[in-house]
Amino acid sequence: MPSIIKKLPANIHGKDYVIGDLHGCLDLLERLLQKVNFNAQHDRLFSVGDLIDRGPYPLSCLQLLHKPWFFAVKGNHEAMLLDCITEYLPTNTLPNTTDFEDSDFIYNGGEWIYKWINIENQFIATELKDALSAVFKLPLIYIVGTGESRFHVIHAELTKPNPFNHDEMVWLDSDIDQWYAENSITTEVEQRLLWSRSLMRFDAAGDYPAKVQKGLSTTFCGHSITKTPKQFLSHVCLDTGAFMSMNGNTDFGLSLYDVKESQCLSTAYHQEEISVTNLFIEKIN
Ligand SMILES: [Mn+2]
Repeated sequence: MPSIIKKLPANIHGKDYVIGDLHGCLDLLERLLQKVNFNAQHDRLFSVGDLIDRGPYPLSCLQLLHKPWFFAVKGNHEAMLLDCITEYLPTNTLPNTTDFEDSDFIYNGGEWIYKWINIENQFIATELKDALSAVFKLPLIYIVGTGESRFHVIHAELTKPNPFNHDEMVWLDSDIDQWYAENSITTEVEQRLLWSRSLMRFDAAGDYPAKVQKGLSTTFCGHSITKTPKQFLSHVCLDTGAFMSMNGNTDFGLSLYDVKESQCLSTAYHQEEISVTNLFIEKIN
């Protein structure tokens, strides 16, 4: 049983970065890492999940999971992939063709996988097999550091069901610590960690919750595409729609957050330059 929540100490030797939903856009990531002179010996790169589907290099993005400096949580796209090949993992048997073609995974951009498997022949390429074993082990939450330097990485949101008001809308560090101790969360929390948009949809509603929630450390997330990163109740959403810039819409792009410098770097397809903006994250103690 893989860990649902993983914990890492603060990085005292190098810098920590967080990347938004990659969705196969490895070339954009490489551009950003080059810009920050990413040091594979000392720096760490955290991913909010959704490595696959939509963009040009889905398998290469999954293969980042083999790098010692790369730490990703499971996104809803990885969850859909696992759902459709669950049978494969314990038995080495791929699902039947019809089930596979009708799966949520294939409907949501998973066609790339046909390059690496052949269901009729029960063939699965070694590269994909190796990547899948890493996907299977992905946690839902990373807790990094302690005290003031603590932050979390998740895919979607730490929201509660039926919140009474903004203040009661999110889970707190104390809840996460308890889940960690028990290595257990409810199915409802898991679904919200992977799929929830109840917090990020305030963009449209206008009734904005505060940026920071007392008792919840900064929680980097993705999942809901936004042109610039959004901050609600300690959540910082970094999904700026990397793959959406493939058709030339440079309002969207891939965003990388430099935790130490409080800076966000973004780049897009059809756009050579990299924008650097200050993104200061408030904290309440
Ligand atoms: Mn996504």
